Amino acid sequence: MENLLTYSPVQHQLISHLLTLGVSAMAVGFVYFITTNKQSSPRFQPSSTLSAVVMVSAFLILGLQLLEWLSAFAFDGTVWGLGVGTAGRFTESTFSNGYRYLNWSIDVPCLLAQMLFVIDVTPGRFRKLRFRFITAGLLMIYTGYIGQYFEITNTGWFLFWGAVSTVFYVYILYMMGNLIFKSRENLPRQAYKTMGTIWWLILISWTLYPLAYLVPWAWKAFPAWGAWAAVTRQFLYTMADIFSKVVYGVLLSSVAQTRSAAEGYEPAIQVQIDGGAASR
Ligand code: RET
Repeated sequence: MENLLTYSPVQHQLISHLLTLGVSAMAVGFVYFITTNKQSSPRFQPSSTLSAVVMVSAFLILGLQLLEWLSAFAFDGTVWGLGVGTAGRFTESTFSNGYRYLNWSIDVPCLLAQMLFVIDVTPGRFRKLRFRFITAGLLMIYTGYIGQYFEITNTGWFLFWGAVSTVFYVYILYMMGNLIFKSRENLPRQAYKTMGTIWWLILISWTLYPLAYLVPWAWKAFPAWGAWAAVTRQFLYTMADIFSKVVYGVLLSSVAQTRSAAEGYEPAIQVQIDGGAASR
């Protein structure tokens, strides 16, 4: 869709800025997860590590999206467009949101698996849930990935693959809801509450992705929306990215830290012991 539109300077810049915000948020998140990892006891630490992995992969993909956005369109003095204006002028590439789906195939399994490190599950259940989360997550993404190729050319297939993807999405939400609400009973009060917040955060922020998927469809129904459709879509993606990756990771870290403290883990003491051992 993006390649068919022309953008006013403001619309073009808003999208650059949104992508930059996303890139910066991932960089900030990375520093946070690396520096606070040791504040939770070792059994919770894989959660922060996975957040750091998500930050690196999202940082790279969003950085590429930004560079691609900047090189795909040319300015003719009035609008930005693909090879716009003067005859014979070509831009260096086109713009595609498809890269995001490939990034999700790394991030979604990580985000889902992360939860399993912070909540108590038996080893058997851990393996079973991990398998189901990863399989359903990948199927959700790849069916959506196929669908997005039809966003302009064939609304029927576009909606069909979107619907198939939604079946997997609903299954993931069901498993996640079950996991959170059944396993949080024994958590300390503060962590119990945070798990509730995490549920709403997932429900809302993840649902922004299918809404972004539907933007081209809505744009075809209301062409007067014009390039604001593309701005809206990047806005939805950026909000979804910041909340589903960074804020989610921070909340899980907070649960991990509360639980660690409740179990008597003290990061400062660990540092002293390590320091002592290292100096001998
Ligand atoms: C698609 C296709 C249309 C239907 C649905 C989708 C769901 C996407 C989701 C993506 C979540 C991504 C996350 C990424 C974080 O890094 C594939 C857009 C339901 C839920 C959490």
